[in-house]
Amino acid sequence: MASAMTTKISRTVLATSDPETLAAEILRALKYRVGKDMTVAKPHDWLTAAIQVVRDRIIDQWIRSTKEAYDRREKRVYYLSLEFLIGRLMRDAFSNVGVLDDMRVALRSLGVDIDVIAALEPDAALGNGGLGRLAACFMESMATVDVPAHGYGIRYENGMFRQEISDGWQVELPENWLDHGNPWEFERRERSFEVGYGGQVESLTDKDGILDRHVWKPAERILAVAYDTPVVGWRGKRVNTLRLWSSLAIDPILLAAFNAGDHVGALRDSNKAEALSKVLYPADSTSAGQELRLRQEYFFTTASLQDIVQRHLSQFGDLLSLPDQAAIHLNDTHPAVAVAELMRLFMDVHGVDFDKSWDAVKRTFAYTNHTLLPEALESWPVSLFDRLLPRHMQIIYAINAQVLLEARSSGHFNDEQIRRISLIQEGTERRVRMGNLAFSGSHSVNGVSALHTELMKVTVFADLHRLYPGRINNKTNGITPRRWLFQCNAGLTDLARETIGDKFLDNIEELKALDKFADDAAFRDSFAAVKRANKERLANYVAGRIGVKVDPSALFDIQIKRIHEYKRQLLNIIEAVALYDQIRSHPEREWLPRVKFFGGKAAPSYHNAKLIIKLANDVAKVINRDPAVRGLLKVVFVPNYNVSLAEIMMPAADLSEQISTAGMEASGTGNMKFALNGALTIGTLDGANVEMKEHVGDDNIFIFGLTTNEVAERRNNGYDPRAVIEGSPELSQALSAISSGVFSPDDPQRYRELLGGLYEHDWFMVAADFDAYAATQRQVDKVWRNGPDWYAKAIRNVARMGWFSSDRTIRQYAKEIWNVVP
Ligand code: 26V
Repeated sequence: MASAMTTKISRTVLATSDPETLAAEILRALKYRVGKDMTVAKPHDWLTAAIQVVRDRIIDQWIRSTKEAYDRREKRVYYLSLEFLIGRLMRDAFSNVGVLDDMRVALRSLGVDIDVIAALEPDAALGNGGLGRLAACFMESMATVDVPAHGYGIRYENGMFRQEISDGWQVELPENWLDHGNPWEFERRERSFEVGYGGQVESLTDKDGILDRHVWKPAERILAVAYDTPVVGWRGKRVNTLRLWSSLAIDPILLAAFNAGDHVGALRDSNKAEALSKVLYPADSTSAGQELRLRQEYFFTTASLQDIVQRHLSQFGDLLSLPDQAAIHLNDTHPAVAVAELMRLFMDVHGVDFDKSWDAVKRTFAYTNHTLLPEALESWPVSLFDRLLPRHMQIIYAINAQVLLEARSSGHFNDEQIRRISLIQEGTERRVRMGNLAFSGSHSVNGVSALHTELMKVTVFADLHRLYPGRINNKTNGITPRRWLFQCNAGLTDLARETIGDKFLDNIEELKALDKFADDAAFRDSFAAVKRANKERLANYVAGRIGVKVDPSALFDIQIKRIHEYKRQLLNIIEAVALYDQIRSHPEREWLPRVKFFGGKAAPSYHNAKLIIKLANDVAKVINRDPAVRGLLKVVFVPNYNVSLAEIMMPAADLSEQISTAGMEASGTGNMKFALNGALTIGTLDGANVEMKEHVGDDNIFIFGLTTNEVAERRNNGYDPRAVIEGSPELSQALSAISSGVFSPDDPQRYRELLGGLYEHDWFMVAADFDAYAATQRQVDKVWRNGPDWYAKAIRNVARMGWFSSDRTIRQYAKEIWNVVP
């Protein structure tokens, strides 16, 4: 059924995409590009050949899109991001150009199973989590809604580490995603730019001795080389470019000669240059403040800006029209040095004065903030910044003088407030505040959910918001329905097509038409059958991967995301322990079988996060083996959570855990993926959960816990977690079980400190929210017991989630920030 239905999506772009033609082309590619014939071809060779065939067709559209943007003098969007969490590309590309099913048939005729070779494609994990995955969804949506756009980032040789679980502990292993080559990318040696570090700034004077220009003479120089990947939109209409920079020593041979005889020393330099694009920083909160990280940030920022300016000048001739032709977006503060770099290019390279440059820069940039966690807000020691980027440091001082002048002359700010507005944080060690730099150098500053945007206005950016009112705006995140529904959940997609027709394929908000089928018993049965098949797929995966058997008729309760204290995996695990306790002490009650799945990576240096992974595994071991539980509760930690695994887990969930401490999750996007695939959410009023509740309706979501304001009140008014714990028998029992070593008999003290924190301060309000959470879980049980009611709610979630498409988000950015007309 699936393939017969999806075939109709096909043949949008490609005149010659029948399976016979494709099969012939695959054989040609295998022979002339891979250099093999059928009899000796390995699965990897088939993968390469299949991709080449479709890639050729994408290239035609790519060249057309690029030329069209040029001929029509269209304004371009440049999305600067240190992370693009792309995942696999094959299914995405095949499905978007409409050849997925024909390729399946073509490959089958050659004796090849497309699903087998698809699984060989490496998962491109050039990102940590939410921010990186959002950038990938945005790239796909910009191509889909026809925004001419380039993504710019770093071509890390080693992306996010591969996580293995050994004796319950996280072990990090390198992920060499480029080992077998990458058929999607094109190296552009001719597109390379010099990147400088260190050295001196010289001041040039004119003939009258007046200071005329600054010239930065870097001590070190390396090359950034472009690698381009085409990004194809839905139905293959537009193909945009993702340009990733790789670092290269300028000339290793010359360098060696230069170091006359010191070959080892010279090679060290070239290794150092190439180290720049070697590895993604595997942390998504605490800024380690490492020099290499700042070097990476400047590396990809300057290469991208030089590229943008060169493209602009060659097409339009004059630099001052840049803001009319280019919208440059800063994905968080990671590329914020762009503000100083573009000023440098304007003033030092093109001789534009400060005022004109500053005006043009502000009209060009826009900035998105993705977190309010104080430890994740980037700042660099002035000493480091000055040593690495001396000219940029001068420019930042000049910008700061301008901003502080505006603040002072407004008369609205006292000294304390002026200090907070400053781009330089004073103290024993002076630091450059990248958020303030990005804010002051942009005409738009946005948050990623309504709540987060309001919090920005009253917390980190309160003073800058008063100085530049109207600059902060909201753009609630979204997800691409192509990857997160059509590809990962063919069963649900086909069911929806049979039921409401094809309109939703091009406008996901048309899923609304499913709403009335929530009351249709036959439809609910079909819906439940699709869910069941997706759960079986996950159960098989888990059995194969970690040897744990789970029952697909149990409630699948899933929390998958980075491991972080504010995301409160701990709350979920403690509730599992409490439930375990209840099942053992009340075997006579009617318990509903439930499987609690966890998945996620901890930053390698984040001690507590790693301990939480170990705890989940320790708890799983005891519960899963206890015969008294009779299989009513299972706990499963699925290793190496990544985009590909998300594609299996999202469609298989009945219950989605979105339980962060209110006010701390900027938006969340996993929450949207689950709901679009028919899971009900149990969550706090945090991030985009708030808006999801508005869209799906109060009756179709389980909300619990303190609100943002209540969290603040508690923290301010002497919150006493110990008293709360003592007042909750369920919680105290669960905590004492864990602290007394029930789950860690080999090391009973293992969790003492972790849980001690709950008694002492409990910053994340685990204790304060526990009872409400546990009670809401029992409410979940109650609804789950009534199958028709549960599925009706699940169907309403699917029907009402269309608004959370990244197509909607991108249209808002295009109209309200970038001023481009798709
Ligand atoms: C910060 C740092 C600090 C220095 C070390 C490396 C590093 C890498 C990333 C970050 C920022 C991470 C911020 C982030 O991922 N925020 C998430 O953004 C999602 C998309 O907007 C949003 O849905 C999540 O709620 C938010 O946590």
